[in-house]
Amino acid sequence: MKKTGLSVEEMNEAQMQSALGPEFVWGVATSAYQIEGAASEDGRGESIWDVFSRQSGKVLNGDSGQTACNHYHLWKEDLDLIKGLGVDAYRFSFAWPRVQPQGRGALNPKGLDFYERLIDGMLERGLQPHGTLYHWDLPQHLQEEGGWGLRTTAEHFANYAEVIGRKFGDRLTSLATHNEPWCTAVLGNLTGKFAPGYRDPQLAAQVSHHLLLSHGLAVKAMRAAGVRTQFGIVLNQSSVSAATDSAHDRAKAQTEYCSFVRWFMDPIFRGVYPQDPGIAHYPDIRAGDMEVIHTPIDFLGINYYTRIWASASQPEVPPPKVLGESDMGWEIYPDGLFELLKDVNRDYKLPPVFITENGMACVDVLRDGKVEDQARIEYLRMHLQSVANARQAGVDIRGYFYWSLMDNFEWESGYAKRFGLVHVDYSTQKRTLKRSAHWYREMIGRHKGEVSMGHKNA
Ligand code: IFM
Repeated sequence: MKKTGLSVEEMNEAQMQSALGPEFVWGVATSAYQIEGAASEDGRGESIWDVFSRQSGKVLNGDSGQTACNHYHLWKEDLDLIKGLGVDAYRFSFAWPRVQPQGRGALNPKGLDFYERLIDGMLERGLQPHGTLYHWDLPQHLQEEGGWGLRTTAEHFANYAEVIGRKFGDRLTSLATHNEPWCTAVLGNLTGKFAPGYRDPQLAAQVSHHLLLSHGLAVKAMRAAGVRTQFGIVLNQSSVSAATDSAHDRAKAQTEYCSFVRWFMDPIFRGVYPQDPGIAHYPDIRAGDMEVIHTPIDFLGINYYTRIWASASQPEVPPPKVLGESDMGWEIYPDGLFELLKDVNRDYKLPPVFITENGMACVDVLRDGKVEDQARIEYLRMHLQSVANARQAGVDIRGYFYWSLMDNFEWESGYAKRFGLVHVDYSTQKRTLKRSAHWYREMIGRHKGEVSMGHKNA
């Protein structure tokens, strides 16, 4: 064979790159509560996560987002870091309580100024800003009134969306209403693992409806106000595998798919909730709600980490975990991303899709100024291959955002789980690029034709 100068690995990558196409958008993602810190500064109101984190036993080691990665103060350095990765885009979220401390009424000028600086800082560096309005940090004041269990919270959310849309819409490449509403509804109100920590199945169903309603109301309000950006929503999704071919396992798999994927997709893209004998709780719906939720959107964000394994037997049949698991204990199953994308593309009339999150928590060790996170590189490589395969199968996927730019506050796991391409030493706030960050940068460089094979700075 003629020597091309490329290794087999690089040739495989070249095929993948070509399937992704020249316009493919590369990015990294974060969220406000997980990185900003400065929780009591410059007029920010309290969020449900501030309160939840203070409750004993809710977050590992009693951690909270009080300081997090101190991004509120280090945002310039962080934007330089992002730029240095060679990505096109940065996905971040607005903290509602920083913008509107009580969730309604008075705005906080200093909070708005922060996002002004941040967005302009992205634009100055040639980074596309992709915003999210809600990544789980509900103003505590609204929670005390009833939170997402109340319909009025959806109306307050639409007002807040309009504020952000009017002020920043023209500078944002895209604006998602919610990040992973399933987590807010189920982890926050059914299992109690997340703030506000309730365990009430009927409330969880109602919360999911109000989240969806607030999504539709917000998009409508922003469009009516003439806000010009790409509107969408970000859903966490998984492929679902039945543990065996038994009728019980297949029925369980169907219920899981209905409550995880279709519960949000059907209302948004078909205007109805899915019916399944395994789903016991449906929300109270008012006339016109489903039409609002069914408002057309410009893009769909999909977050994928692992598959759902459905076993109805006791004890359950465990998933095979052929490729191992992440430090979260989540099975590494890249084929699931391909399967999921093919399925949703077959079942719905989708707008352009972005993979808005995908990533791996590893036990990262900083040694001699380096983190050798080969497992994360493999995870990334395999999942990007699935994205490329899905594109070849006809799914209109426009971009990929790695979760996360840097290690950060991983909710109930506190700072114990590290998802970042960039290592954060929380005692000094020093950022160190992991091996995966170098790999990502070089792979993106090759995609853009700016071939750089060596490991600069590594
Ligand atoms: O850290 C979270 C993020 O906030 C939402 N999606 C999943 C990530 C990893 O658990």
